[in-house]
Order: sequence, then C-alpha cells, then structure tokens
Amino acid sequence: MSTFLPFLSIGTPVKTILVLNGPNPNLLGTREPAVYGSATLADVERLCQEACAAHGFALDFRQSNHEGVLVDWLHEAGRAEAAGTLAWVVFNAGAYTHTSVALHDAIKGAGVSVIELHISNVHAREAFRHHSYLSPAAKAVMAGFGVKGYGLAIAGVAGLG
Ligand code: CA2
Repeated sequence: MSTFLPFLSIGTPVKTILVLNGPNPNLLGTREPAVYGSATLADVERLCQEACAAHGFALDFRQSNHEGVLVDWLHEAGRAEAAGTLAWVVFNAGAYTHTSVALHDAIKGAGVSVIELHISNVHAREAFRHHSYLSPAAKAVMAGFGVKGYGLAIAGVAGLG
C-alpha cells in the first residue's frame, strides 16, 4: 500500500477543495442564530472535513476578515487549479459579496472554479444583499441551506466527476 499521503491507495491523486470564508463568519454561533443557526465556524470546518473525506477530497479551510488576503488566496487557488491539485473553491465572501469588484476580478483573473455560497437566502433579506459582484464570475451559486450548504456544495463538486 502506498504511504504517499496525497494519493489514494489506488494511485488517484487527491484534489483539494478550498473553503474560503470572508469577514465575520468567525462570529457564527454567537450572534443572529435565527439567520445563521447555532453552528460555529469550527463546526463548519468539521462538517467540511467530513464531506471532503466522504468524497475523496482533501480540505483546505480558511477565513479572513481582509479583502486583500482573500484576493491573494484566490490567486493561489488559480495556480493550484492550473497545476491540477485543486478542484474548486467554495467561497462565502460574506458582505464583500455585495461590495467587492476586487474579488470579482480576482476570481476571473485567476481563472479559478468558484461556487459562491451563502448560509442564508440573501434574496429573502435586505435589498442590499440581493446584488452579488461574485455571481457573474462564479461557476455556481448556492444560498439558503444553512451551514449544511457547505457539505452540499462539496457533494456537488464531487458529483461533477
Ligand atoms: O448568508 C451568508 O452566508 C452571508 O454571506 C453571511 C454574511 C452576510 O453579510 C451576507 O449578506 C450573507 C455575514 C457573515 C456572517 O456574519 C455574522 C455576523 C453576526 C453573527 C453571525 C454571523
């Protein structure tokens, strides 16, 4: 049996799914449970770990409150996808979804496959949450499944084969 960790025993390279979180999900589980539920960001990471393990992916889970850091991570992800080591990015950009041309440009410029994800149904909320700068650059969009959406997004990527 192979002891080379990035490979399954059958020799198939394991690709990574990068789960990126933007500003404020570090507050999950502490505020607004009616909107976001009671799971913490650590719970979300565990859920993603389980979903990735179930579908044969490695997980890279990150959160930053800083737009430029997210831009740098998207560039890094684009290089990893081009090198064949990254499958997709599951991206909850938080409020930057509704404000950031820089993140739009980073997704497009990096040529990275992104699923835009929101815990809440942003279209059933305030009008300022209805517009997304990311959706036109993303390959897929999902919203309103609560934190379970992260696992569903990972299953969706797996379903693409
Ligand atoms: O529904 C989502 O996942 C959002 O991306 C969450 C963002 C919000 O700005 C988007 O419109 C929709 C907010 C991130 C979570 O921030 C929290 C703040 C307080 C308590 C819990 C979470």
